[in-house]
Amino acid sequence: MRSAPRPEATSCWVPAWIGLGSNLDDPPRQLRQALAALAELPDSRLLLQSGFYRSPPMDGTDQPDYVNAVAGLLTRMSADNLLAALLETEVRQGRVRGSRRWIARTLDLDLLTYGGAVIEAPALKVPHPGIASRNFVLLPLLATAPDLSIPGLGTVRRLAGAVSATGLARLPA
Ligand code: A4P
Ligand code: MG
Repeated sequence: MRSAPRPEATSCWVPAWIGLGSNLDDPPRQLRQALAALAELPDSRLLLQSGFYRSPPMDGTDQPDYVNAVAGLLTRMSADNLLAALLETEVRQGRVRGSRRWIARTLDLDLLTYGGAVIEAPALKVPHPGIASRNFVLLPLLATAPDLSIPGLGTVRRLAGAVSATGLARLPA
């Protein structure tokens, strides 16, 4: 039985894609735990998940490699409530936010897309602003949902064709 209050639900089911990343405290375990949490979200169904991919930190700083994956949901949660649930899941898994961006973390959950929505608020930008340039997002998406259309940007297949796979390694299942 769930103890969390039931968030406001929308009247229709919206496909939403989540990017998962971790580079602290056993990243594959963090991602498995996060996928289990996504499967338990209220008013939502976890339908698809990619394999796990290792990649070096984007900015080349001295921190451990990341493990990344993507997951596809159908949800009746609003975009704001879904983001709030993702941030809560990060905190439950020991995420500590510092004053700097892009520091090492146990878990990062980014809302990549929320249906066809384009949202430009500071607290929520959808599609996620990094989506078109990140091989650790596009190549897991390519393996999972190649025909997904990213609002304003084109299909995953087209976007993935424009990024290099250098540095990205699929981990054994
Ligand atoms: N926010 C706005 N839009 C969104 C969205 N679509 N999804 C706001 C999630 N959050 C969104 O995020 C800061 C605030 O962004 C949130 O409170 C939310 O309201 P954060 O997670 O605290 O900060 P951050 O993650 O350090 O910064 P940012 O800009 O979100 O970074 P990214 O894009 O998450 O990238 N290298 C590899 N190889 N793999 C990675 O996964 N990840 C990052 C972080 C850096 N380098 C990486 C990877
Ligand atoms: Mg983030």
